[in-house]
Amino acid sequence: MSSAKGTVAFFFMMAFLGVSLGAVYKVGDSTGWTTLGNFDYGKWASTKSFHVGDSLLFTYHKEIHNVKQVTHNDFQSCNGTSAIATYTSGSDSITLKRAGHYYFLCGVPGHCQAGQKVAVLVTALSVGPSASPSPSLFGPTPANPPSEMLAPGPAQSSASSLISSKLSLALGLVAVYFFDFAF
Ligand SMILES: *[C@@H]1O[C@H](CO)[C@@H](O)[C@H](O)[C@H]1NC(C)=O
Ligand SMILES: [Cu+2]
Repeated sequence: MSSAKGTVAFFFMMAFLGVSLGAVYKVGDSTGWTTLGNFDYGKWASTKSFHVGDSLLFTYHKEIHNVKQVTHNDFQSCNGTSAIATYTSGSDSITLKRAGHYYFLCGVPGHCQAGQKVAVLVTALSVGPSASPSPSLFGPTPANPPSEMLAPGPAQSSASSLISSKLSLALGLVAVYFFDFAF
């Protein structure tokens, strides 16, 4: 009885996994989100290609900095007073849920002017055969053992990516669990 059910549950789980296997980009890499060292966030962003489902991780001292998502105009003028969203945890993970431009700056006076601002262009995931969103899951090796699914994707091997993969695996398993209950 459980074959069809198991198949559907499996796809539920894959859907959960697929959603959060996007790459995690730590803004500023090891420098983080700061005014120190005149880090060039524009250059940093220009070396990446951001896709829907990826996320930005801002890490900073929360007593000293913050993250504000703003409009293009406010980005240009370093005006954080009418931010679209404000983050203050010191370790903010922001999922890029739609394609388009995103603009972030630090709202502490003077920091944006000093260069603590970053714009990213997010593109939709291509569905072409050469640009599968997660080759390790949907690539030409469908017979992967389940343990393969816990391995970090090739594009991203940071701890946070691994954690989010594990978290979504857990969510997927919860979904399977409830699915089992419901039927
Ligand atoms: C910043 O934006 C707010 C709201 O749009 C506006 O009222 C304010 O005058 C702006 N401040 C500066 C310095 O441009
Ligand atoms: Cu700052």
